[in-house]
Amino acid sequence: MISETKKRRTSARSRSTNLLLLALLPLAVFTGLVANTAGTRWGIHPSVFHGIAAFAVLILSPWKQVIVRRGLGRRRKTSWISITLLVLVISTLTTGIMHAFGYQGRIGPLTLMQVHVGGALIALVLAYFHYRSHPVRFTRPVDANRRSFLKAAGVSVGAALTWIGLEGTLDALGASGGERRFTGSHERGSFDPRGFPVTSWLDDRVQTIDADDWVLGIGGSTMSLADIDALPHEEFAAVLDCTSAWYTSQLWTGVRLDRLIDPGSDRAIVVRSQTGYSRRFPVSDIESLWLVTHVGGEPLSAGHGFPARIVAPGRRGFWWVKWVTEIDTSPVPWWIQLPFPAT
Ligand SMILES: Nc1nc2c(c(=O)[nH]1)N[C@H]1C(S)=C(S)[C@@H](COP(=O)(O)O)O[C@H]1N2
Ligand SMILES: [Mo]
Repeated sequence: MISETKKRRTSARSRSTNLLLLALLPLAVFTGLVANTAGTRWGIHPSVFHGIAAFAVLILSPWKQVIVRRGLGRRRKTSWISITLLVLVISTLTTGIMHAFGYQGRIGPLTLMQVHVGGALIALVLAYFHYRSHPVRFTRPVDANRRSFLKAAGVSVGAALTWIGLEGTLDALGASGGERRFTGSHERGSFDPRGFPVTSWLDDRVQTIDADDWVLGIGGSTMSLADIDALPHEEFAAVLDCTSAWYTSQLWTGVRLDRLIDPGSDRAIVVRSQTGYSRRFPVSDIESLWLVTHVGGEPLSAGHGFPARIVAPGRRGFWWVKWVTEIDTSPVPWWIQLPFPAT
C-alpha cells in the first residue's frame, strides 16, 4: 500500500518534470529565434527570456536524470531518438553558456552559434518524436496539476534568480561576457573598418565587382557608381548586429533610399544582391534605409559589399544586403517573404 502511494508520487513528480520540459524546449527555441531577429530594444529583450528558459532546463535536469536513468533500463526501438535528443540538449546548453561567458571561437568548421542554433532546431524535431513515443498524459489527478503549477513557479523564480546572478557576476568581474549587447551579441572591432568579420548568411561567396562594370537597377532605370557618388552622402554611426552573435559600431557613408527612389503608393522596397540574396522592406522604412558605399571613410571592401550595400539601422545583419545590384518598389507587402533568407 505504502509503496503504491510512493509510486504514484514519483510518477506525479516525473509527469510535472516532463510537462515543464515539454513547454520549455519550444519556448527556448522560440525566444532564441525572436532574440536573433529583433534589432531594437524592447521593454525586456527576448534574450532575457531565452537565458531564463535555459536555466529552467538546467534546474530540472536532476529530476529528469532520474527519469532518464529509468528509461535507459527499458530499451526500445526509439531509444536512439531520446539519446540523440539528450546529447543535443546538452550541447545546446553548453554552447549557449560558452557564448554567455564570451567564447567567440569555432568548433571545428562551425561557429559556436551554428552549433547552438543548428543543434536546437534538430533537437526540437527530435523532441516531437520523443514525445510521440513517450506521451505525457494531461488529464490526471488534480494534485498532480497543482504540483506542476507550483513546480513551474518555483523553477521560473529559480531560473530568473540564476540569470540575474550570472549576468551580475559577469558584469562585476568585467568578464568579456559582461558587455554583451541587449541581443546577446559580443562587440567586434568597432570604428575600425577592417576590424569586423566578413560574414555570409548561408552560402554567398564574396563578390569581386569591378566599379566600372557595376550598374544599379533602380525602379526601372539604371545608375552607375559615378551617378551614386554624385548624390549627397551622409555619414552616420550604426550598429551591425549579426545573428551569429557579434556586433560592431561603424561610421557609414551613403545615400538615404528616399533620395534614390519614390515608392508612390507601393508597399515594399525590394533590394537584390548580385548573388540573388534579397530582402523586402516596409516602405515606411524608406527614411531609415541607406545605400552605403563607405565605412570608416574608406570604400567598402569586397567582403563588406563593394561597391554598395544596404545599411538598415535597428535591423539585424541579415537585412544589410551586400553587393546590391537592384532596388525596386513593389505593391506586395514586405511580410510576404521568408522570415529569414533562404540562401
Ligand atoms: N548578398 C548578401 N548580403 C548579405 C549576406 C549574404 O549572405 N549575402 N549576409 C548578411 C549577414 S547575415 C550579415 S551579418 C551582414 C554581414 O556584413 P559584413 O560581412 O560586412 O560583416 O551582411 C548581410 N548581407
Ligand atoms: Mo549575420
